[in-house]
Amino acid sequence: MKHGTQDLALFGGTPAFVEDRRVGRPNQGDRRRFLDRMNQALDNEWLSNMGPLMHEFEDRVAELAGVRHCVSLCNATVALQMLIGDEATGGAPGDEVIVPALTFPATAHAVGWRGLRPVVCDVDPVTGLIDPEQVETLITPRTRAIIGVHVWGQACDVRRLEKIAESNGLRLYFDAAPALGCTHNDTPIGGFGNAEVFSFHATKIVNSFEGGAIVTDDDALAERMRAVRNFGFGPGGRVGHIGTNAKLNEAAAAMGLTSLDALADTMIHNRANYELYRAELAGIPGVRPVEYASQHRNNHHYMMITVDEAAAGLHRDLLLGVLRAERILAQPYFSQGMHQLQPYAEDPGRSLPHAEELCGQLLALPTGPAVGADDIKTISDAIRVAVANGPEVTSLHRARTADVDE
Ligand code: T4K
Repeated sequence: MKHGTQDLALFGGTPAFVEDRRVGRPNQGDRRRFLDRMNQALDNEWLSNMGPLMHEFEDRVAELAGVRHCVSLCNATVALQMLIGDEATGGAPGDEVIVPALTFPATAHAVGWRGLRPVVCDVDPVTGLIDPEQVETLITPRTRAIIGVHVWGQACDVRRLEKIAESNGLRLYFDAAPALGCTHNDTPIGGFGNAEVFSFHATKIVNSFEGGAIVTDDDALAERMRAVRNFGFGPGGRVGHIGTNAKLNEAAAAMGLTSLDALADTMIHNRANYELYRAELAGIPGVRPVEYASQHRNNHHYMMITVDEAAAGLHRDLLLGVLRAERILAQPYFSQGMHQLQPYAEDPGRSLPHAEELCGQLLALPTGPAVGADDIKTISDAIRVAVANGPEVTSLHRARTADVDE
């Protein structure tokens, strides 16, 4: 239990944990089951190229997402690149795709990588989701598509975005990297727009080491994406598209299946963690858990808070430093808007105020099955002590960095 500034590890106190508590610790599921599946793959002598584990994984993800097709891939970034490069997007170099400011760089990079221009849109100040009203103002004759991002598993305003896309003849894709198991009202994330993309990166709620998927109800799109991931080979083994190699291998599928087996329990655990964090953090000035709309289901994979410097007495980055010294490896997701990334900062004067404010305030705290109630109480205690002494923590830190600079 920490009482004052002197107890904080940043200023010489004993760290709250002897081992790191991390955001993004992989949800591996039952190791024995994983090893059984690996043995199955090794016994089959079938390690990649659309093997049985990959097909089983695809069937289960499609069922969970409520869609006809799951095209599994080596990661979500390539999945987005493949959608942007698809003939139905129809982009020529310099054509535009509207993306939200608040997301992981992969969303904008997928557009830039295909030679199109990401046009960055501001977000809702509370949810951090793409603002459909501003999307409409950004549409030009060169716009080809909109990418909505279900940030932290929150559903975008999918119906409004679908209407905007339809009335302007645009493709609509959703980057659902963090949103497996989430819903919009009662409908699973996965079937909105023309296609959605999941990530199964090691840090996601379901992990396949590295992995991703395009999910869609569009039969023709799914067929094209299956060909593109496999060097363009279509039915009958004929190359009908420019292709790449983006297949999900059997080891990845074995991990994906095993992690998927644990998803329901993981979501229950995450939800309990979220509620406990809310109770523990209640009343700490300037620290607010991001609230998820109750009509949609969230997987609670990300425990997000905002830190308002004026009310908390210290900046998010300093709180992050305090926590890391305690071996609490929080993450500032996301700390840079897409319009601020060097390759896309074409108009340096352009300000997207809602995204910029969130980028300066957001912090992801450790959660997941490896994080229990005692951990959450200890983490919240460290935050409480840092904020209770916010001005002192800030001035001590300033004095120390000034000493180092001299
Ligand atoms: N769209 C969105 C909205 C996304 O959030 C992402 C990925 C994508 C697209 C692209 O998906 P993929 O192409 O990756 O499938 C991590 C992940 O690497 C990235 O996949 C994820 N978003 C992003 C939110 O988080 P970093 O740069 O924060 O990774 P890193 O190495 O700093 O690790 C984060 C934390 O996870 C650390 O506390 C360490 C911990 N960790 C990480 C790994 C790899 C582990 O405990 N074990 C591990 O094996 O990006």
